[in-house]
Parts: sequence; structure tokens; C-alpha cells
Amino acid sequence: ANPELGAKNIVPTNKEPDYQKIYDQIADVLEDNDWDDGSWGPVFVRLAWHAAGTYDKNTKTGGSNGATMRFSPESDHGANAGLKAAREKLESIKKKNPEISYSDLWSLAAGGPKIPWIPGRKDDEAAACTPDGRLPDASKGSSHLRDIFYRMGFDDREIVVLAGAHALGRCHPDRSGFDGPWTSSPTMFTNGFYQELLGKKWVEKKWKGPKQFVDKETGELMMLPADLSLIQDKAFKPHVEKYAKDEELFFKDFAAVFHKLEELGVPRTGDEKVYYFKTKD
Ligand code: ZEM
Repeated sequence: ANPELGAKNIVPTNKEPDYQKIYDQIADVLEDNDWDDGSWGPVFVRLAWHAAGTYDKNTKTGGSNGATMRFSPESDHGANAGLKAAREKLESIKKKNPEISYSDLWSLAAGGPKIPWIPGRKDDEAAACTPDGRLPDASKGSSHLRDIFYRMGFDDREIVVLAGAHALGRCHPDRSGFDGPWTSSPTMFTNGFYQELLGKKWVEKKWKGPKQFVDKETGELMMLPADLSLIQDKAFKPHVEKYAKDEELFFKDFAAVFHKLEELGVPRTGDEKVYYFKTKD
């Protein structure tokens, strides 16, 4: 026992939580026929991304450390609309494993078998909430994307890699105001976002909602103005073409860049153990 603790019955345990076990518990709650396309996976990825994407490399504020989205005002930022359900869904895992921080839990919930993951994020207080406006605005184009992602420390290629996450999930009129999925397999991680972007003809959706695009043929798939800017911009487009052709390269690069995103704002010594998780199937 640690003599500095004073209190008699407290024996400090330095035992690491069993992260593979927690990863498996998260995997067990993903499937749900009452949620969207049948999986909580996409909204968990969005939760982790919005927690991390507040990072500002100049002031070293924001980032995936802290899990400050639990608190107002960050929980009420427009970009975070709809993420409360994801946070609540993960409460059952937190209850079973109180030793894991919320910030580690959220980043773990976005993990995949090929994405390196390092624990050790510490939760912070409401005072550490970042100001509104740090996450990208879907109605804007490439120069806005550069402003936002350069601030986090990413380059053009990394912006295109990260946007490939839009293979997953969908837009919800009651959350962002936009509507529809980017691909026809929104619960599967593929390079489909790039393939659709290049392969379909995109026309403005005729509706009262915010300006977005739908595929001309069926009208069932969608693109945000920010997504389309990735093929309108001369520096972004070659990366879109590269990842549309080579899914293995996309998976490899996504794992590295998503890991970098998840590390933003997390103090590290460089000696940390890196985890890779096994999927059940
Ligand atoms: Zn998204 N994203 N995102 N994104 N995102 C939405 C949904 C999802 C942008 C954006 O405005 C929106 C990244 C980058 C960018 C995911 C992951 C990642 C939605 C729809 C919008 C409007 C929200 C809704 O209505 O539910 C913009 C402008 C981005 C700049 C490039 C990055 C980076 C991501 C992860 C690496 C995911 C998985 C979803 C789907 C969520 C769901 O609930 O299905």
C-alpha cells in the first residue's frame, strides 16, 4: 500500500483496465434495429471525431482529452446536435467499467481492428469546454476545410483521408438539417465515399432544407457542399482519386490519420503501450 495515502483501507491498484474486454462490450451494443441503419457505429465515430476535432495546435486547447462535450456549452453547440444519444448509449459501458475515463471510452468506441489506440486520456471540467465554431461547417468549401483542419495540424491529404469516414452513417434533418446517407452501405467501412463522389452525377436537392446534393439517378445518396469541394479543389482531388482506386491504401492511411486525430491534445511520453483490438468474428 502507498503510505502517502494515509487512509487505512485504501489499497491503490495500478491495474490497467482490460481494454479488450471493454472493446468487446462496446461491440455487443453496436447492433440495434431501432437505431438508424441498424448500428450505433457511425454515430460513435462522429462522437469521437467531434470530441477530438476541437483541437487548436496553437493554443493546445481542445482535443480528445477531457470529454468536455458532457457539459454545456459544448454539448449545445450546433455541430454536436444528436450526439447526446451516443453519449447516453455509452453510459452502460461506463457503469460497468468506472475505471475508464469518458474520453478514453469515446475514443475506444470509435476504434476498429486496424486502428492503433492508446489509453490515458483524462476527463476535464466544464471550464475546459472549447468555444463554438471549431468543427467544420458543411455548407462551406475547401478554404474553410483548410482553415479548420490546418488548425488541428492536418494537411490536404489527411483532410481527404478523414472525410472518407462519410462512407459511414447518414445525415439527419433533426440533427444537422441535412438528409440521407453518402453510400448505400452506411454501416460498412469502405472507400465508397470516394467512389460515389467521383462516380455519380451530383445535383442540387430540390427542397426547403439547407443546400445539399443528391445523386441524379436515384436521389437516394447525398453529398454536402463541403464533400463536393473535395473534387472541386485541384489539390484535394488527386487524393480522392487515389483512395477511390485503392481501398487497402485508404484503410492503411485512415488508421494512421484517425489515430493522429484521437491523439490530439493528449499528453504523451512516447513510452505508452499501443493497443490493437481483436474483433469477435
Ligand atoms: Zn462528418 N458529418 N463531417 N465526419 N460524420 C456528419 C455525419 C458524420 C462534416 C459534417 O458537416 C457532417 C468528418 C468530417 C466532416 C462522420 C464522421 C466524420 C453530418 C451529419 C454532417 C453535417 C450529422 C447528422 O445529421 O447526423 C464535415 C463538413 C466534415 C468536414 C470534412 C470526419 C473527419 C469524420 C470522422 C473521421 C460520421 C461517421 C457521420 C455519420 C453520423 C451518423 O449518425 O450516422
